[in-house]
Amino acid sequence: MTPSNHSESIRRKVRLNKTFTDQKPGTSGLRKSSKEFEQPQYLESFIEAVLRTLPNVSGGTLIVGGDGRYGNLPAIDVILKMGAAHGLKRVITTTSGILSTPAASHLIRTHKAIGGIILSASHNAGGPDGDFGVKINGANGGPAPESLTNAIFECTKELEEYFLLEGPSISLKIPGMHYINAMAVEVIDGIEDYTTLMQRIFDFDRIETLIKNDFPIIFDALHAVTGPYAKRILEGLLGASTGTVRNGIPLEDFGGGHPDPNLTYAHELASLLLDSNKYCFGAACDGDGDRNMILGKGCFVNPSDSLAVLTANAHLVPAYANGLTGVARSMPTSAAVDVVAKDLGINCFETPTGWKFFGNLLDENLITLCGEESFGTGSNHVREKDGLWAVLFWLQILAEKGCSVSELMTMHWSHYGRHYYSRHDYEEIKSEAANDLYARLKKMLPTLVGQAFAGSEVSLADDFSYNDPVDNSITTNQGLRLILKDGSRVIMRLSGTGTKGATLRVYLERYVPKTGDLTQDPQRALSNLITGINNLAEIKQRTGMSRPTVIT
Ligand code: VG1
Ligand code: CO
Repeated sequence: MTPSNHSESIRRKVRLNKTFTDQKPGTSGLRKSSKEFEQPQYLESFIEAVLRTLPNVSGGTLIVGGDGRYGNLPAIDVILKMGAAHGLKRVITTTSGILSTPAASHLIRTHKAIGGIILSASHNAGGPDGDFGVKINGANGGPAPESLTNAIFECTKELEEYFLLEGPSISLKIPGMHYINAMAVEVIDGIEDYTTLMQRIFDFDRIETLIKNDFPIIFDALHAVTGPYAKRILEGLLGASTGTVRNGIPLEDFGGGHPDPNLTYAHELASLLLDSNKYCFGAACDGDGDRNMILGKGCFVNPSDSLAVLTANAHLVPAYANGLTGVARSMPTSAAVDVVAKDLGINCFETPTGWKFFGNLLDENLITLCGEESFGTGSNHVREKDGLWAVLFWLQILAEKGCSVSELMTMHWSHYGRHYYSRHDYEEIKSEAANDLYARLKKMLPTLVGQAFAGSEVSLADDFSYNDPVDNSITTNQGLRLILKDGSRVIMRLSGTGTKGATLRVYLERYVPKTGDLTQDPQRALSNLITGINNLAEIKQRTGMSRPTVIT
C-alpha cells in the first residue's frame, strides 16, 4: 500500500439535487459568473461529468491549476477529492494553485497525463462579481476537442450523483508529495518547467544583452497568472530591472481590472508606450497567460501583424532556425501571414476561431506556428497559445535585428504590403437583438454576391465552415464572411466566451500593396468597410449602441 500522510478517506456518493446543463456547446469547458459557480453542487456536477468522460481516468495522471482568480483554490480542493474517488493515480498541481494555460499544456505533455483541468475564465474579469471557468484539456495538451466536450455535456444531462473522498484538504503553500488514499498529489513549482522550456527555445544570452544595453522594457501582468513567470524570466534570468513586471502579484479579483491585454483594458501600459518615451518595448498577457499584446515606442502591433512578423523572422529563433513546416491562422485573422507563408513557400491553413482547431495540424507537424487576431500566438512547443513565449519571440527578433518595433513594422510592410485590420466588439448586447441581427445578415448573404459594397464588389458571401484536413471532421457556422473583389474582408461572429448577454464581433481588413500608403490610421483606412457593414447590418439601430465597446 502506498504510504499516506492522510488518514484513510471515505468514498462518499452525493445525490445531486438539481441537473446543471450550462455548458455552451462548442466551448472547451464551462465559463460562468462566480455567483453561478457558487451554487451548491454546481462545480461538482461539471467535474463529475469530466471525470466520467475523460479517457483513462482510472490509473491516469491529471494536471490541475489555475490563474489565481477567486475560486481557484477551493476548486482545486474539490477536484483532488473527486479525482481520488474516481481512481486517478496521480494529480500534479502547483504551489498556490498558480499555473498558466501554456504551462499546463506543457506539463500535460511532459508527464504524459490524460489531460488537464485549468481553472480560469481567461480574459474575463474575476472576483466574487466576476467570472470563473473550468477549461478542459486533452492528452495532447490542447483544449478539448468538440467530440469530448459534447460527450461531457451529454453526461451532465444524465447525472444523478457525484463521488468524492472525504478527508482533510491538502495545503498548496509549498512543494511536496501528498496522498489521498492511493492517489498521489504532487505539488510542484508551476513556473520551473515552463522557464526551462523557454530556455530551450530562445537564446537567453542574446535577449539579456539587448535588455541590458539601454533597451528598457515593461511588462504588465494585469494582476493575473503571468506575474510570477515574468518576474522569474524577465527580471530573474534576463536582467530586466526590478519593477519591469507591473501588477505582478496574482490577485483574486485582478485588482478589480479586466485581465484582457488590449488597448482598452491595458490602457495604462498602452499609454506608457504610446504617450511617453520611457520604454522601447511593452507587453501584457491575459488572465491565464495565453494571450499577448505587443507594443513598441509609439507603436501598437496588431496581433494579426504579429503572427506575420513572427513567421517572417522565425529563423532568428534557435528552435525554429531550421524553418517552419507550415503556419495557420483563424479565419477572422488577417491574411498578413498568408503573404509571408507564400513568400516562404510553406502552407498556410485557415481554421475556425478557437485554439482547439490548431491541435491536429500541430500534432501532424503540418504547421509550426499559428495564431489568432484575438492576441493569441503559439507554436508546436505546447498545444495552447502562449503569451510569454510571444513576448520572448519578439525580444529575440529585436535582439537579432537591432531595430525598434516600429522600424520592424515599417520594414515588414514595405516588403509584404500592409493588411489594415481592426476588430470592433459590441459587448453585453441583448441576446435577442444580437441573434436577430446575425440571422438577418446571414439570410441576406446570397443576395449580396455581385453587389457593390464599400467601393468594391462582393465576390463571396458565406457562413464559414471548416474541413479538418487531418480527421476530415466538418465544423459549420463559424462566422459570416463578406469577401470583396479588392481582397478586403468583413467578418461577423457572435462570441462564445462572453457571460453577459451577447457579444458581437466585427472584423475588418483591407490590403494595401507595398507601393500604396502604408502609414494611415487603421480606422481611417477601414472607414468605408466600417460604414458599409454598419449600414448593411443595421448595427447601431439593432444594438442601440452608437459605438463599439472595444476597438482593436
Ligand atoms: C475569443 C477569441 C478567440 C479565442 C477565445 C479563447 O473567443 O475571439 O479567438 O480563441 O476567445 O481565448 P470568442 O468566441 O469570444 O470570440 V482565451 O484567452 O479564453 O483562452
Ligand atoms: Co486566455
